[in-house]
Amino acid sequence: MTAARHYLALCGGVGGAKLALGLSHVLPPDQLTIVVNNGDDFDYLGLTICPDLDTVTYTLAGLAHPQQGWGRDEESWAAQAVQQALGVEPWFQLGDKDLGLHLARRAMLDAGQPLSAVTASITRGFGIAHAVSPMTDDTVRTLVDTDAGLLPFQDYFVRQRCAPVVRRLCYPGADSARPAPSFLAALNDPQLAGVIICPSNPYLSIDPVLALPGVRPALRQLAAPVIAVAPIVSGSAIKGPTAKIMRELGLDPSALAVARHYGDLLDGYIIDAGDMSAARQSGATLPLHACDIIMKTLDDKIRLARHCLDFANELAHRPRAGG
Ligand code: FO1
Repeated sequence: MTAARHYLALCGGVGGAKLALGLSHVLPPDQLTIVVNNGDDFDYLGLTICPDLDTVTYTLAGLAHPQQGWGRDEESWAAQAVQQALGVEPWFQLGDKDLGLHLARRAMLDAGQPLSAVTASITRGFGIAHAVSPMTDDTVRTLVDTDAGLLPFQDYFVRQRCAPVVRRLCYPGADSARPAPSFLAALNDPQLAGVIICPSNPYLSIDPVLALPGVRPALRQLAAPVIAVAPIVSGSAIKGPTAKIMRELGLDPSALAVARHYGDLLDGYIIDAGDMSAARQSGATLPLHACDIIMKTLDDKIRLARHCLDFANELAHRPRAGG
């Protein structure tokens, strides 16, 4: 009986949550750790909002709003209606059930629990058996430097609907933040068999995770393969502003440009079958695996998860480039 292998998934919002769901259907809880960006977090009306953690939580619990990508399905808006009746126009919408989660998180944080412990209680409370953790228990806040000034993430993303032109992204707090306990445990697990960078926005959702001290060196030194799934299919981001941000950063909004962005962290890259010929012509030396990476149904998510594990397994048995 081979020892149980462990996989680490790094993800952000909607796209990453879909693959995390697929992986949770293929791997038992003791073989998967899902680490989530919490650079999007912010304090709003006295609540600590953790959008990517909540998107992953609702997605794994089967409670996510099917089209919106954030918040819950079958939500009600009574609390918001009272706010509006009293003349307060909430720019960041919190449904009644979602509000309940935020109030519970507020109470647990105020009781002194670190965010990773709070997240474990919340995911367990929603019946999720897999380990979901923020990337850090410390405070990291993504800022977006734009032609409209240096904006907190949610101001850029929600209030201004990603309209400002992005010049630079920064992650204040990252350089002194420590990876969360289960993130470190997974990186140091001798049974670690692969790291999967999920198809979230590389700049908004994955870079804050990679910016934590020690994470990039740890990934480079891993015996286990590190693979990423392209968040872009032939030039247009599947969801969200990825392609727009890439253009504004002077990057070609292509799957290969994202691979170049991750650089020497990757041992392999999964791209849409439609992008394979362009990838071959570009002379990319990175091992590529082409399949349908669009995830609409649960079967799509499970299928892509299986492709990730098969590709990681194939790479693990291939001599690594550069020894
Ligand atoms: N995104 C929006 O575009 N408008 C909203 O009103 C909004 C509310 C919201 C509430 C809770 C939550 O967890 C996420 C929410 N989001 C909303 C998404 C949020 O902006 C995330 O940061 C994005 O999903 C990107 O990660």
